[in-house]
Amino acid sequence: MTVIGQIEPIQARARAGIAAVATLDDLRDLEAELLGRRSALAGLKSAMASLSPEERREAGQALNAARTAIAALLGDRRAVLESAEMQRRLEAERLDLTEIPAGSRHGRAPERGHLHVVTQARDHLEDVFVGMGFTVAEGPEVETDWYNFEALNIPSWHPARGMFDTLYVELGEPESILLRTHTSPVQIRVMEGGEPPIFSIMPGRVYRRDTTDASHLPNFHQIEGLVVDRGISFADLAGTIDAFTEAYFGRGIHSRLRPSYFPFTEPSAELDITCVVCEGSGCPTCGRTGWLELGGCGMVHPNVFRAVGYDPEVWSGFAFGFGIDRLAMMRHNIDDIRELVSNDIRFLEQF
Ligand code: FA5
Repeated sequence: MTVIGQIEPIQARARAGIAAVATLDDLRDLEAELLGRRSALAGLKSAMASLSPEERREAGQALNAARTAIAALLGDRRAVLESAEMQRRLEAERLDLTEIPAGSRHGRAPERGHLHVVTQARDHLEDVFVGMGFTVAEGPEVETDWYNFEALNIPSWHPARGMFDTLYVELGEPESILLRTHTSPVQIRVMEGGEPPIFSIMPGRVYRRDTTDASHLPNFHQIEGLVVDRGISFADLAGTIDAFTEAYFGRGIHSRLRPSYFPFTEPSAELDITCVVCEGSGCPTCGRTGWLELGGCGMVHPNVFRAVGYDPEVWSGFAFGFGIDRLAMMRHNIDDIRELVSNDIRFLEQF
């Protein structure tokens, strides 16, 4: 049979096959079978090599037309199956807000909601630190460049600005008002508001132009800690973090302090905790390192004290800033931070 003669039976078989397919998975397989490299149409294309130029052009056009027709049929069938699938899911996930249980005169008492898992984590963290003698302070989410950067020893030319992908508010001088990229500006506000000794924590919402993935959101929460007094040392910092880790996670959880850099602390360190999702073996949540970074810490830089008029020869202190969403993930073994903002009641009900 000629190449052209073979096209119509192939098309007829394709039509029947497509009409009979009942699931999207089967349709995907059939598509490969009909249009893939091993398909009957592809076989015919190879057979064209032996034709005369005139016949080849004619057969080529017929083959293309057949391909286009089959692709269109596949597309139509996919639309039908997708809409059936959506209908099925809507039915399965339907919430009947009018349902009244049989035999009840008053209907069902409305179910009470509860605090979001991140709010619960924030409350728990506050309880742990208040138990250790800290007070709680808050600051604005829309900040000035001075509080978010300058006073924290990050002048405009400082390369460390690159650590924080900042969202600016169109107000006043360009790039002078911003959505705070961390809770550290509240340190400045607390120090401006009083004299040491200071034992404060500052929880709140922060914003960054970060790309969303399993452990990053553009809008997340941090808890800042600040201790300023006479004779505060790195040992006090390490001891406080140790006491906190045990109080929050319980005994047996491993944490490590890794040398790091922040312009507002010197020396600086990063606090990591064993990834509870993979228990240290490496997974997408921890970027396959086995550790999840919870936050940074260090001894308050003398320039930060100078910015608020404290004498660095008299006072010393430490600060830390942890991601609350990450802490909640670790406590509850949540492997994807995006779940926290998915608003799926079936997820939220678990906590
Ligand atoms: C800071 O923001 C410093 N201000 C922390 C600090 C305070 C250091 C005081 C020293 C003294 P960093 O950019 O590493 O540091 O963020 C701190 C923590 O916030 C991270 O360890 C992580 O737990 C969390 N975090 C950062 N980016 C995101 C994000 N996009 N989504 C969720 N959590 C995040």
